[in-house]
Amino acid sequence: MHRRLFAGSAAVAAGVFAATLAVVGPAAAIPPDHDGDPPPTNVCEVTNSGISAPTSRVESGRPVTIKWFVSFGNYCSTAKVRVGGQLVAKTGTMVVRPTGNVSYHLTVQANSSTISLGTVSIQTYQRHSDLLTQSLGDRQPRITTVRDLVAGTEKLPYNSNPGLDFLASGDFNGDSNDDIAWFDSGTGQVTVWQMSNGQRGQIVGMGSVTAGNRLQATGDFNGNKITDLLWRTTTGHLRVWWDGQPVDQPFDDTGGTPNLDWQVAGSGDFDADGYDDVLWRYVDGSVAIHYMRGAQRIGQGYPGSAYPTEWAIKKVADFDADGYDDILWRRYHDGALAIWNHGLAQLAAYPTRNNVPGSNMSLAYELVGTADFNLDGKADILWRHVNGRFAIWCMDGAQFGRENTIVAVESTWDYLGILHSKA
Ligand SMILES: [Ca+2]
Ligand SMILES: [Ca+2]
Ligand SMILES: [Ca+2]
Ligand SMILES: [Ca+2]
Repeated sequence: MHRRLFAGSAAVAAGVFAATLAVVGPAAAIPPDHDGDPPPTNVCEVTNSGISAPTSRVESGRPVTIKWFVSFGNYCSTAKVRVGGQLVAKTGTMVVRPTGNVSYHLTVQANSSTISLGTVSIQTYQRHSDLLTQSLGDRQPRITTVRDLVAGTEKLPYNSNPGLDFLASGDFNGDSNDDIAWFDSGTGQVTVWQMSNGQRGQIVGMGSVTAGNRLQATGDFNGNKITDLLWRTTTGHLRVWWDGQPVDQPFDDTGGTPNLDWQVAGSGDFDADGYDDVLWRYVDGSVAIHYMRGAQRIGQGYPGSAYPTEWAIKKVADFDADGYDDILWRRYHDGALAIWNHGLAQLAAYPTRNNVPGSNMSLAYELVGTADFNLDGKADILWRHVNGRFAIWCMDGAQFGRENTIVAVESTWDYLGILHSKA
């Protein structure tokens, strides 16, 4: 019997956020991201005189808005438009979030005739993931792009010391470019650099952190593809800033007293419903998952345990691209890895270097991140050697694929994180 995270009753409110699916993304033109990945085209208009942007191109999972306006005069005042099998009014809007290439054929149905308007094709792509570092000397941040598992160009988003501590990276304004959040330990203020084409764009003050609150994780808990910040108060309660905005909403508080022996170990979508969930670990090594929808816990599970003095939870990522996030563990004394598929101990696998049993990455390498560096949809592992060198393990689920040493970033540069790390 596991100890509960919260004493007292745990009423589960299901489905409260079920009706928030139709979130429209940015309709304005979007600039290229920090490494020159092209901007998406995510709005297309269909009229009986033609289609604007018949081929849209967006990052996988991002919204595309299809608008149509069809006029044939009095001849067919009762006409309907058929979009991808659905019969709808002559004027309308549809927002889709494709995760693969898809097309929608539009026709007009009037009286007994059917007239083709054309086909809207949507191509999806994935962002390249790049490294964010900061000089230990003058504190300048730097972006190192990674292409084909090799380090490419380096960009200085701002030619100066930000004078702030790195807090997190993520997309805080929904333009699908990852931004950088900084923390002022003196004032508690969070400031976001909105990034565009590798440069610092707008600087946005996000608000002030209540004294003592600590950032636990970033994630997308309300499923709108904009990064949320998850905090914990000194008394153990969780708070969330939606999309980086300091609403400070109580998060999964069920009225009991939080147990400080449970600690947040990460976040990820362990049930593939599009909403990130919260991963917990107890002092005895037990693991718990709170399945979230918005701020509401819609379920919970105790997927297993691992000796806390032997195994550390390192990252949460989707290694086999099945839509369910997986837990990546590393054993302290020999560097062995374990992956819990779907976050479940009974689905554990044990990847080894070159798939040679018992072969581990040297303990001189720290496991610092996960991202899909080779764009196969599957998360890969980023390592950093004590001398500053980075290496990547391309993973095929729990199988080792290949290892690349990508760049000898000087050890005088501090690793901050990955831009566009979500696989
Ligand atoms: Ca969000
Ligand atoms: Ca989920
Ligand atoms: Ca998975
Ligand atoms: Ca990959």
